[in-house]
Amino acid sequence: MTLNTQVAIIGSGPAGLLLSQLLNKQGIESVILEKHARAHVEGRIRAGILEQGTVDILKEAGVGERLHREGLIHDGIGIQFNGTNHRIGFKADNTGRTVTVYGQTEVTKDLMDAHASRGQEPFYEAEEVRISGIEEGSPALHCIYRGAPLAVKCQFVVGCDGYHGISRGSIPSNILQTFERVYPFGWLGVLADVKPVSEELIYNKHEDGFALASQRSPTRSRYYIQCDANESIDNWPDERFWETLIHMFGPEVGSQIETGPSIDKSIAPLRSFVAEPMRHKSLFLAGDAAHVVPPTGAKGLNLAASDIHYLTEGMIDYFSTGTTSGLDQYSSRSLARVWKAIRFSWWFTNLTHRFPGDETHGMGHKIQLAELDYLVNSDSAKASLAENYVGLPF
Ligand code: RFL
Ligand code: PHB
Repeated sequence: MTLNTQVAIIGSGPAGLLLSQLLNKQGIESVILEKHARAHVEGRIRAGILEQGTVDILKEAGVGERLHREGLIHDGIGIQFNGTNHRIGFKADNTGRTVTVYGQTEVTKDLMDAHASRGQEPFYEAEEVRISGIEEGSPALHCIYRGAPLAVKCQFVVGCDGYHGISRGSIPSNILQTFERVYPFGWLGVLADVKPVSEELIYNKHEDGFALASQRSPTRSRYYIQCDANESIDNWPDERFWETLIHMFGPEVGSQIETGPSIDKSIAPLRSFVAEPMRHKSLFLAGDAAHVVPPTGAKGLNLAASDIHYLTEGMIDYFSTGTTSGLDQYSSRSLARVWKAIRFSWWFTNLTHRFPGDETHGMGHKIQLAELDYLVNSDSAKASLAENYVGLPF
């Protein structure tokens, strides 16, 4: 079977779904090819924090209703070190912006429901997706769908297929430049139906490493602890996780942590990665396909949303007036914002994690403590953290 569309999208994560939804609002047709089944994509427990700008885009996409009803607005975070928690309010930034706690699974579900309700579901379980015709000016996607070949001819291809996707590989190697830092640790995350220990998130630096208290709702907690890069989940039964978490949060906060059976447990590696440029001819990259940040700054999903904002603007201009300037500027506009989030996430990771080779109470630890002490006592340092955490404007 051969389909014709204006924009062919690879991947139905937040980036691909949001793009297709926003284009549809403007009467621009798109088709999404997704490797996995809907339930698999929906079931991935990942991000939890939405910047104000991301919330605004989701509203613009027509999926703001449940988010507005169920999302929890936060206007500060805790930074804990030496066993004491210090609040940094986002008012320090003077913009009045906040963040919203609303899981990526919920964002994905809302977008998938919106697609389904207009009868335009992604082609789930599309196998062997590949791109053709980028160099020749005849872009198309190809895959095997339900056992038969499917071709999608289009004007533009957008790779929203995440870090492990195939789209980046279609940019010639003499044009594509990549930058990567792999951190020598990961995050072990647990989701559990227990009351969050604190109303706001707490980022905690302990001499043994980093821990984070996050949440999804007033009755559902999400906790993370730093672990070895090649740690196996089998070594972490729930009891060991809770014990370690409580130890790292110390007597004041740790003693208040409610424990319970985990409903999800996973290990995520930490990396910073950028691919430049984010466009080659009629192929565009967006979201994790082009850049990855360590989760410390809660920026990954939000960067996917800002990419899609710039790309949608460019495409709307192009399809309504034939102007190409928005599309021509897509890569540089996105990358300018991406690099600032890369910088922020790298800084926040360095400030709060224990690096292999760091002695207990050694030089690295002491410098981190000095910077943390400076951060929570300096109005300008607090304002800078708040400004970056709530999200730089786009
Ligand atoms: P996704 O979500 O990876 O979606 C890509 C989709 O493409 C499909 N795909 C293919 N389809 C067809 N053919 C192929 N060859 C394909 N290859 C892949 C995949 O099946 C998938 O459905 O990328 P997208 O849309 O760019 O979204 C990016 C976000 O998912 C990611 O940045 C965030 O989850 C990162 N992240 C966080 N971001 C935040 O903004 N705030 C947070 O609090 C936050 N916490 C996190 C996070 C990521 C984490 N992990 C597990 C990496 C916490 C964690 C633990
Ligand atoms: C989460 O709730 O999953 C979460 C929150 C903040 C982060 C990273 C992950 O920085």
